[in-house]
Amino acid sequence: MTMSCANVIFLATLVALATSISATEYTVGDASGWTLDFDYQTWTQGKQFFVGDKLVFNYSPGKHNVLKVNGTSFQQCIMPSSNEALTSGNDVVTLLTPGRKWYVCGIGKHCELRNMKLVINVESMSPAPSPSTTSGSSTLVIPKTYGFAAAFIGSLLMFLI
Ligand SMILES: [Cu+2]
Repeated sequence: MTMSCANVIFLATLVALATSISATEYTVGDASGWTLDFDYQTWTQGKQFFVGDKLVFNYSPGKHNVLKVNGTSFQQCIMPSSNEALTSGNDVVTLLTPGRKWYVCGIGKHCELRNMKLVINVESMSPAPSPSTTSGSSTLVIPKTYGFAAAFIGSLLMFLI
């Protein structure tokens, strides 16, 4: 009874993990949101962006906006007039294609002077499942090995006592 219950919890966790891996929603800057003087370079560290994931830009409408630009515009903070800015204050950007993506704020000198610029590298979904499943299975093996070791030591202690 307890075993099956544990299995259900285990499976539910796996399903939850699998769905979170397949499409992740990233709130840019986390609780800080899309704001002045935030270190977005550090924020992207350790994150892997895949096609299908979403970026959420949270900010007070009117104070900032979100512009998707190219690498040159990103580096020099040049706003191409052809680009349409996102201005809702809760802008959700779905990452549709792999490659480098650049986002900046087009208000005032926020990009130039206040670090409102974000660059990410979006990876395609296809090569992702193989390493994630292998790492997944290896992380599953480790606790089992520890479990056996613990059981073995446990039984040894039983004999000793
Ligand atoms: Cu701004």
